[in-house]
Amino acid sequence: MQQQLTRYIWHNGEFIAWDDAKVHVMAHGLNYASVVFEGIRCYATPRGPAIFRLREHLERLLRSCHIYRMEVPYTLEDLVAACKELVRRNEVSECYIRPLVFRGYGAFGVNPFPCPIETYIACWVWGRYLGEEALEEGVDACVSTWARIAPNTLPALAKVAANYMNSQLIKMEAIVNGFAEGIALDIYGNVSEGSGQNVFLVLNGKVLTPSLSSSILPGITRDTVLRICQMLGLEAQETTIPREMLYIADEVFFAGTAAEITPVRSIDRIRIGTGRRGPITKRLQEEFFAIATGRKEAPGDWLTYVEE
Ligand code: PPE
Repeated sequence: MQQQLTRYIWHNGEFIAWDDAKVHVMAHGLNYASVVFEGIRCYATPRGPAIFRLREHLERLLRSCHIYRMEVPYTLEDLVAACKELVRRNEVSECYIRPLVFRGYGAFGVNPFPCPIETYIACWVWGRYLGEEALEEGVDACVSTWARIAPNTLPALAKVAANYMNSQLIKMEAIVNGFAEGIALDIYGNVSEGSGQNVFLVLNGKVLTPSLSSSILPGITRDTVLRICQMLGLEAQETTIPREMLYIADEVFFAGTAAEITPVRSIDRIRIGTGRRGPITKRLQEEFFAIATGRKEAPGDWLTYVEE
């Protein structure tokens, strides 16, 4: 995957060099996964770099922290300004932004309260998440033998590092078996999400995606897709989706910040639809990229221009 580092990282209100962004090995977050994070894309537009749905991502960051009783000493607007300044200073026209909030170094043991809260924001240039051809050709996926995290164990609505151990099991199993990505079911056997993306399917002209009660991350790309469906007059529904509906769907696609909108051409070696990117997936991709790159007007404050 194409990637390119940048010069500066934002740390607790200051800009530091990329190589200086280090933590102690005994930091609480490293020992006990007390790390909340976000992933945000900034796209090149005719008016310069624009960060896509920045406020929604930072709101989710602060909400993830709230669930875990982490007091972030910055407001939403502080973090908005920090992200904009970070992109400006790093002089990139497009990038992926990774805010991180974690319990730092200070005390030993599970009790997180004595450890200081550390806030970092990094960015780098990141290419296509599931491969260069994925957006057009689609990817081969499998249903994972690992279920997504169960309710009342780890909260799925929070984007925290701990949840990504489950994601890693899903992803590694998929890769070693020759698939690009795995789709996890929830503990009841209904479709949940990919290791790092939400899942959509198209059946009889209707766009369907698992509801928030299927242990999914409330994806901002997922919300964007649902909003675009509304704008295009496509019928869309959040619902419970049995596993086998994936196989009989006319189209399946992944939606996430890193993965953007990636078609799925097969699942468990069963061809999906025609085995190629479907027409509705293509239409949604076109609309999504036109909006994200400022070629088509975005609703409300979806684009935060870095140079304003
Ligand atoms: N589910 C999971 C488990 C997930 O990690 C993501 C994002 C989504 C759904 C989609 O959410 P959103 O980005 O708000 O549309 N995964 C991020 C991290 C990927 C990584 O490898 O790291 C991302 O896409 O940025």
